[in-house]
Amino acid sequence: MKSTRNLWSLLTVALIVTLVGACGGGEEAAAPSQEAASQPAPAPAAAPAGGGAVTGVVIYSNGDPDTAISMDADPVCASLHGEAVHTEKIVTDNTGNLANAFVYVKEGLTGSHPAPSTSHVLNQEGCQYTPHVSGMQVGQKLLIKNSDPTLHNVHAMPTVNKEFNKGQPFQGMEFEHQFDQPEVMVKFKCDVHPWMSSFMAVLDHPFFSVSGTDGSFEIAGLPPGDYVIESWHEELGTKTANVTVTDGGTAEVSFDYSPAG
Ligand SMILES: [Cu+2]
Repeated sequence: MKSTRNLWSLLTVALIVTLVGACGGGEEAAAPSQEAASQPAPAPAAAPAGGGAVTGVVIYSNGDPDTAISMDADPVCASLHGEAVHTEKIVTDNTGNLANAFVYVKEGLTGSHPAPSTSHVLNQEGCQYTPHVSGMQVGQKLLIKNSDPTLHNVHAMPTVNKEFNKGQPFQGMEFEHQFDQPEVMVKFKCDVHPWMSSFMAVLDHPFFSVSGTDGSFEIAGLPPGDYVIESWHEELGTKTANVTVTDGGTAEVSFDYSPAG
């Protein structure tokens, strides 16, 4: 068995070297803003019932468009897409609502908030990470999957938690990981495909949301109190707002990243 494992390790390294050598630049000239069907932000699975909520919209009007990706360096990746693919760094709809902003309670929470028993899933699909931006809790299981018929190399680059770097040469491979410290953000990249990236927040509570393609977010089940809410975006940075949440109430806050006109 040991010699078989060693053989696979050697094959994996050989594949990485070959594919990295074949990969050229990942990004090309700017392309029109990526548009997708309007979808509200999914509610965090672990949000408790009761309490109050914070809702709002993240906006980026008249800003830079997203950038197209060339997957020609890996013909398997290129064959998985019939249409142009973009970085997912700037995803807006026609009215300037911004997706992929991570919105969370930064300050004001008390008590402990146990991690959910469900796994958080990071998938490699179409030679992109799904989701592109997400959150999970300290101690929660993270399940990383390769759904592609090609080699990926998952490289997590935290600064507080432990770094890891693991090849997944075959379709259907999975492995599990747990982060043990809160950290906003952990960047993931693929050492084979330079265009692949994902950002994952690790929190010690479940009060977070990622803006949907309509820019909306919702953080539900918050105990009444005063909070600092932060919006984090990989290209546009962070913005914070102070909110007061009442029992059964909904505090509204928007984050506007639009360039000054
Ligand atoms: Cu990859």
